[in-house]
Amino acid sequence: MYSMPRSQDLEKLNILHIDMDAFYASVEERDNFNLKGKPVIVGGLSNHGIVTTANYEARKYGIHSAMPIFIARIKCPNGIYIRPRMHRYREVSREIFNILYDITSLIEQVSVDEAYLDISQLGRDPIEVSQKIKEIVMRDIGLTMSIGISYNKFLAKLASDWNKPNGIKIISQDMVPDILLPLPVKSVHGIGPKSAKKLNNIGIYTVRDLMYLTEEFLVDLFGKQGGEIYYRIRGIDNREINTERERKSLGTEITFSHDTKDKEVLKTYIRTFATEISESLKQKRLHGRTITLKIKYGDFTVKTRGRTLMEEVDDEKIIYETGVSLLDEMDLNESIRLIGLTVSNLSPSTMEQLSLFS
Ligand code: TTP
Ligand code: MG
Repeated sequence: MYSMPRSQDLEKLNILHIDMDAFYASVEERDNFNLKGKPVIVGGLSNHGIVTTANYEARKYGIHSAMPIFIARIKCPNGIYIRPRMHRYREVSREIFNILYDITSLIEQVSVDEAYLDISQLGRDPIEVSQKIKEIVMRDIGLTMSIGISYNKFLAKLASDWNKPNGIKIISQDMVPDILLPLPVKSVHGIGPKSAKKLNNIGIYTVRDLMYLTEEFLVDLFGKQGGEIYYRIRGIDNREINTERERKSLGTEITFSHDTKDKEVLKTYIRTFATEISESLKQKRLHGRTITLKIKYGDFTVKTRGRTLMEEVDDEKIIYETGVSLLDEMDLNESIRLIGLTVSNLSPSTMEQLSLFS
């Protein structure tokens, strides 16, 4: 059932996935000794606020990220409720990454508290490296993390989640079937809640069920992502560590097979792009302020128009509407060969924007 990946060295458990434990709440505990051992909930404190994160003490009361704060208060009236201090979390995050960069420069920063490391150049035992990282971060910063070790990104991430908090977990090739087969489909990177529902509807609940589906079937169901899922559940993931530190923009464009002047067609593309970009921003927990529309005419001249908004956004409707109003400013008398939409000026989302109704 498991074919062997070709471009991965299965003997070498060289990929680490690092994820800080209850990151924002742990920073608050670290900065205020009085909070030690108490349930700490970080989130928007208004009526519409939601929980950004809760420490493990508070999780015992059933509190988790994205829960409305008023429900958290019912479940845990004695909790300590704190507004997020994004500036401080970013500062601590930088300190953590400075430590990681002392170990290797092959780092992909996924978010403020999460990274992949490729430690192949160190030539050391991955457990030893992991223990060292945990030790230094505890000594210099006073925070715990969980580390997953494997031969690819998908399995390393799965491993870091395995015994949180403060854990180290290895997934080697021989463990793959036992670990993966019983998992619910939503545990597979790339299968979000919507896709999980689609699978459940056709009677597929676990990775074991998923194994019966052919690559073609998965591609029909989920597009290109379906192909990746097919390989991932077989323990194969050839994604490289992407060391490009921070994304400067997110965007997408398309070249038409036939040039067009039809505004409705162009608007349809802007809508699709806005949806894609918005989903991607949300997934990466980013907001952007500048929206840029690019058009290439039949004679290959390129025109771009951008607008910087008053607020940072991740909302598809705002991105779409801004895109359309930029299109209104463009000359549509010439036929168009390519259209693209980009959101730039990116920054991490803040709590205010994470309210229940956003
Ligand atoms: P996570 O790593 O998902 O969560 P965590 O670090 O709080 O807890 P865990 O021990 O399970 O890793 O997210 C990192 C930080 O990102 C988290 O502290 C707060 C923030 N965050 C959001 O802003 N919105 C969210 O929906 C989630 C899940 C986290
Ligand atoms: Mg975390």
